[in-house]
Amino acid sequence: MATPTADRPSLGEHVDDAPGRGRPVVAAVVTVGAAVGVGELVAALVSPAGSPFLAVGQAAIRLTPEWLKETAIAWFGTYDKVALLTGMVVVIAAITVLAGLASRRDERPGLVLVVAFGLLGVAAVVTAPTFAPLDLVPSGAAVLAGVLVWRWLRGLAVGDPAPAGDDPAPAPAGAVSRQRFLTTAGLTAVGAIAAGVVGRVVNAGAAGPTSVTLPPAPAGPAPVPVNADFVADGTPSWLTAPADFYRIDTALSVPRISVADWSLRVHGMVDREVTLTFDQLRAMRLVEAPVTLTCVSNEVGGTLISNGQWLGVPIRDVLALAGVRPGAQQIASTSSDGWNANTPLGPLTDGRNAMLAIGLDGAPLPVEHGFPVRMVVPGLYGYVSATKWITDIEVTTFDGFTSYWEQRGWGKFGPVKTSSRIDVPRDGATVPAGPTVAAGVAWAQHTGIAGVEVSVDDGPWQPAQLAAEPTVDSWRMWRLPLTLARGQHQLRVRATDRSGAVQTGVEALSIPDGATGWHTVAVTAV
Ligand SMILES: Nc1nc2c(c(=O)[nH]1)N[C@H]1C(S)=C(S)[C@@H](COP(=O)(O)O)O[C@H]1N2
Ligand SMILES: [Mo]
Repeated sequence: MATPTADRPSLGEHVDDAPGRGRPVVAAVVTVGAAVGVGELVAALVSPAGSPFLAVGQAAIRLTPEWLKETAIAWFGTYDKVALLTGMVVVIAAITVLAGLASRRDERPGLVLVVAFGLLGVAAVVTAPTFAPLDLVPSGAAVLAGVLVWRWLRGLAVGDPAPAGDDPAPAPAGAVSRQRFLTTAGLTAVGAIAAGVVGRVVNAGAAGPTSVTLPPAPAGPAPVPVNADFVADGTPSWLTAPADFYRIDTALSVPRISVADWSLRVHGMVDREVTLTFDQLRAMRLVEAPVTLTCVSNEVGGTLISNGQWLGVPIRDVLALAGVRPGAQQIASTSSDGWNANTPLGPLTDGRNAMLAIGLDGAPLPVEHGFPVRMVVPGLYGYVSATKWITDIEVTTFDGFTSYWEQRGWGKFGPVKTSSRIDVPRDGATVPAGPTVAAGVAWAQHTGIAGVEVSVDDGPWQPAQLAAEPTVDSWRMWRLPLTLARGQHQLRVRATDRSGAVQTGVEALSIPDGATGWHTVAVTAV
């Protein structure tokens, strides 16, 4: 970014106030800011999916190769979206500064920049899976605003362009004093930021959980499970507070769906196509049940796992309305922003609590977690089962559909792998020598955890004490009192599930179907 100190007269100019290199740079930066701000504002008013800035980020997410995405998640975790947007701002600002530097004698570099950014936005918008013609309006408005602001501000910055022979355009105003230029540019920048902020706020206010009431849970409010955690020893609480629930999705801007506009279409290999409104779905038989969600990208010892109390309609009831035809093998579920997943019919129809959820922990779904309706299936990783903002279900065969993540190298089937984690002591912690307590969680959704064992310094596996197990669909907490002698130690955990399978110690990366290995922490007892 140019500062006023860079705004010094260049050779050959002898007026103190004469424009230098700094002003066109300031004009370019403010111009691009105004274009982005206007794009955001118009998007909020006519077409949220048309925001050119966010569409470019969204296209970057779609096109990011798998290794880069994994690196980004490894570096930034759930701040990956913030990192992407920050990176975009830095790159756009750098290119803009260059264009500004090239625009002292010629307005065209700035014009080319605005139009090029606009075309990039158009390309990103048009290639989005949910493209509709209206989505082009914000990019158009952004380019128009950019061109107008550029001609005006650059005119104020450097004065008339050298008259070009046959150019009939009226000459812009002459250069103004440095102070007046900076004031005008500053006010324009404030206006651009205000447009962007208003756009975001309008978009966020469009729809949300406060707009719906949930029917009461069929069995009344779920009882708070007793003895299901060892919070006093440092495990997470059995139910995760919705605000702490991990969030993973490809949506740069959270889809805001109004309940009145929402519907779910069920089609494909069915006897009759069905379309349900939110009211129709809400009026069906409801179940409320706890289910622990896990992300396939969760690394050994990772935190991409949370437990919620979900209220929803069994998916098999909705499938029965449509009548699944013989030969069907899976469903393809699609969200309002075009993301999709494939889920085998088996887990959806075998009686487990696979649902179209409308509530989490006694309240409507938070927007980030899929408002107004999402899928939840116990025992499957989120990428093959937990479609948020769901609007479409197609019944199909395994060969008939390849999902978003499957196309990017992840497994077609994503059963959750039996796993466990040490929460206390933390890796690298220092603990007082003598008696101490290790504690953590283990999970094998829909199979259940039968045992957890801890090995200290590669010694024998010692059975941990287990918390109550309100359901096999959720994680299970464990604790183990230990005595540690002064010095360095290594703790390692493994779980055994109710099928008798012991968690493998073989280390594997999360791609293609979930990380394996024993979570190991190093501690120092003093
Ligand atoms: N629409 C949509 N649904 C989605 C995703 C997504 O990117 N888009 N990500 C899935 C993945 S990979 C996971 S792990 C879960 C996470 O759900 P949560 O954010 O509510 O924890 O949502 C799933 N549902
Ligand atoms: Mo995930």
